[in-house]
Amino acid sequence: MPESLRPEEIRTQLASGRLGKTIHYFIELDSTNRLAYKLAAEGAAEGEVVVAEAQTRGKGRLGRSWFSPPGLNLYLSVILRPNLSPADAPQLTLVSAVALADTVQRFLGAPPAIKWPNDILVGGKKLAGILTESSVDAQRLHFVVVGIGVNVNLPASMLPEEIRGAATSLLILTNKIVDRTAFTGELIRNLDRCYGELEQRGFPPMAARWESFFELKGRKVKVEMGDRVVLGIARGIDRDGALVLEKQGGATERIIAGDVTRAEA
Ligand code: BT5
Repeated sequence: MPESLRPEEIRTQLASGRLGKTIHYFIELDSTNRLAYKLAAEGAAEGEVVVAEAQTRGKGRLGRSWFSPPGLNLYLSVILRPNLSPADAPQLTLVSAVALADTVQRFLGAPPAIKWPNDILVGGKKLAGILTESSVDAQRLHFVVVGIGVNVNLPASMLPEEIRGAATSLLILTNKIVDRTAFTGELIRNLDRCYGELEQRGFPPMAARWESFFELKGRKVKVEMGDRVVLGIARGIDRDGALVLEKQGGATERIIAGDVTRAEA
């Protein structure tokens, strides 16, 4: 029997923090991000969390979908109301990736890699993804929903054909069932801590932490952006989350969107 998430227990563990005092828990939702966005638009407080045991229409980025079978994984969205300008909103995705990587490291005993901008990989396979959605106008960031999907106790036999070669789970990696309640509590605590650090110390220390999980830093990479392909050395990220690429001859290009892979033979 798969163990079940125990939201009451998570809430108790988080009583002293800013995130997770309210946890909206569902057996099934279309998407935790969709509901969290709606709740935030209706005035939900910072730190409210939406968790579901299954999603029927889990969202990835750019209209892609997130495989979300019941009872095995984690599908979670957090509402943030940061005091940041709209241009700085992507920092929250990077900060969330650091919190998620810290959590995975704790349960795995080894650091995962971050694939720019927001995939968490182990052994080159995707363990988790982040989808950040913001409500902004020209001057103000109203709220941000950080959505996190983690393959926790998903057995290899249940991976759909399309992602079988590219995805993994904590169960596949460790051969052990992970207590999702403990994982979720740890993740929310790490998000709380990293979010607080961003507020207090600004972005550079968080960017450095992000880069410590970024295996392609300093390496020759290939960036594919539709039909355009650029080669260069990945130098790191800048304050709006763009990947900084040093091209031959020394010119730099900031990559806003694209698929980045290692180019070395
Ligand atoms: C992401 O998109 O990686 C962001 C995923 C965010 C999911 C969470 S779950 C809680 C919250 N509520 C939501 O509705 N969404 C968020 P992207 O980088 O676009 O990656 C999507 C691609 O990853 C798909 O096209 C598949 O190739 C692959 N994929 C889909 N489901 C997967 C899974 N469970 N594990 C690994 N890879 C998967």
